[in-house]
Amino acid sequence: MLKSLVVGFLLFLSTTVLGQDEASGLAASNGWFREVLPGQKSLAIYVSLLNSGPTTLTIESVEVVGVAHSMLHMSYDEKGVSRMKHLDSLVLESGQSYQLQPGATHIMTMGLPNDLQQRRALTVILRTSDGQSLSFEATMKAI
Ligand SMILES: [Cu+2]
Repeated sequence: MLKSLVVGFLLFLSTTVLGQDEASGLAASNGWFREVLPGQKSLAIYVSLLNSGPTTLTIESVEVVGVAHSMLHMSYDEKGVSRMKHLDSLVLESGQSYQLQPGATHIMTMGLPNDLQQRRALTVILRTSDGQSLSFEATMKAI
């Protein structure tokens, strides 16, 4: 009895969260990261984002499940040297798509989950300034 109540409540929670995602219009596809090398302590995650909703969305925080700290980064070129800087937020206008890709904007992890080599995938959660969230799966790609 109690067990079915708990399951019912969890189902209710998950449909509520999905509903919010649909309402926001934010979608993520093709999340990936490069094959991790032994001893590697961080990695960059790439993904295609689309704001199909009617309002401008501002992605304010990034969480990678199982990782202590993660952030939005932008790669740029300074006199032929590739550098990275922290981005506080990412703004997507209504109807705008945005590619996080090598040499440009990416999600940077500080640390890696211990079981990454077995799972070969990471769960990423993006949160917008209006309190909505979107989670997506990024998978390891051998390059
Ligand atoms: Cu970076």
